[in-house]
Amino acid sequence: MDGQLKIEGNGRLIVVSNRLPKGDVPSGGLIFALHEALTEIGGLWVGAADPTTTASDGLTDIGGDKKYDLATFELTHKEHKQYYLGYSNSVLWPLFHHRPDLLEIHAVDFEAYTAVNRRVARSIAAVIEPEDTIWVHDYHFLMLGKELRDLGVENRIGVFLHIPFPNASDVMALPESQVIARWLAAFDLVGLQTMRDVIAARDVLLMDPKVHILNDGSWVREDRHFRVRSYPIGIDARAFAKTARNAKPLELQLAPDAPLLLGVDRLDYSKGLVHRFHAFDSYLSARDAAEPRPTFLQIAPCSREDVIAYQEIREELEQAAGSINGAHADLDWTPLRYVRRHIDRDVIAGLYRRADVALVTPLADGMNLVAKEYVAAQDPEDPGVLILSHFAGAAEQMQQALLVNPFDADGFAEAIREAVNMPLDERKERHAALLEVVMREDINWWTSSYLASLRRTPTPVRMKA
Ligand code: ADQ
Repeated sequence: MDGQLKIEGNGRLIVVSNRLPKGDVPSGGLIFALHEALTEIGGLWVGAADPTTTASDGLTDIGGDKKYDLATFELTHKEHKQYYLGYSNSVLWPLFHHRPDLLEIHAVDFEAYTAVNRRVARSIAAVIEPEDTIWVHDYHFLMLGKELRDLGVENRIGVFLHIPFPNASDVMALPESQVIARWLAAFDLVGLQTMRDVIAARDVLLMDPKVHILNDGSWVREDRHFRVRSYPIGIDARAFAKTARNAKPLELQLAPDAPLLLGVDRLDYSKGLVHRFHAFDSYLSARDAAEPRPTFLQIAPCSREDVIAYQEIREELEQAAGSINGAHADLDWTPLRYVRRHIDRDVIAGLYRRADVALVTPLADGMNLVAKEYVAAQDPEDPGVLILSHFAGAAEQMQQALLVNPFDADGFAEAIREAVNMPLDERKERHAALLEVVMREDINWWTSSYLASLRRTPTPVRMKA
């Protein structure tokens, strides 16, 4: 990052995220970017330990790179169930993905969420120095800023939310709706993925009569001054393009002229997989039998299998896949291949490069990095076509994709037809425009923009009485 993050007089960077990097060389865009920022600035990365029977205050040093330390906070099995699977993933995740119908509200889960945020706050407060900057990640720690302030911590504290921000009417489904503004106001900088999220956050903040917006767009709640801005996350585009270029050729057993459509997702109801399958079904039903027979390869390993909504989506998807193949397959053709097995990143990169069309069509998504990875992986002389849901945060930057509404199966099917038949000139033109954004606003751009804003915040940030 060429020293862009060093600011005279600023102390260490303290990153808090649910997960910590695994292995010696961190992989994955976000993990690698945070590793780079910490290597440049120096500091500490805190994440959850594997659950145990008892949990006490304090951080456990688990080693790390010479430039920064890695440490874990403790979590009991019960807290894993109530704080992580419960409040984080069965309340905040569905709510923030516009699915209040899936909320599983239990007071004990919120109590565990509060207890864990409070314990992490005490553990961090015990080790920080006055000039340190704290960067909190995601919905697992929405209360952490408030808990740190309650302990008297006046350091710069920022949060970045990787998922969408909910709208005000959905937030009312949460028993804690009245305190969200207070949680957010405790941070100096609330980073969101898109402008759409910033607008949603404004409506939620204004639900609190103590919150006011100033002429410069910043916010005040009682004596705290804070900012809410969008910082669309990027990928390590150059490295990803190289991985895709160098990927081994894949043996997919497709007819030479058969178009390959690809979907790569974690199995999650927010990713719109069932809607995507129905659109493919609609495309197959309308397609001219003389055209080459397409194959749609969907890779979707299971996640959060302990949560009921995830078991249900898996069953629904398996039924849809079976019925689509039942209706359209032939002796020598399986139109839909659904792979639940984990596939390595290098292989995924090769698949992106080989695929003629990518289907990135979530019903709600903070950003969606698959859209950016697909663009980075293409051969610019013969690129594939990105079909992107306008509900993905990535759509704000990636207007040259074929944008679709995943709820409209016929319109979506028409976009598949258009993508499969798109002339080379148009593919190159759209791809060049998309690649330009993906390369320019990459992961280093994201880290530097966010941290530069946060680290320029004067400390302590208090409104004059
Ligand atoms: P996720 O919901 O995990 O992340 P996303 O951004 O789509 O979603 O993917 C993250 C990474 O996982 C990508 O690098 C992708 O290649 C990889 N991945 C996804 N499915 C895979 C599969 N089947 N096999 C192997 N690798 C796979 C959250 C938010 C997103 C936001 C990111 C980053 O939900 O909206 O973009 O954080 O802020």
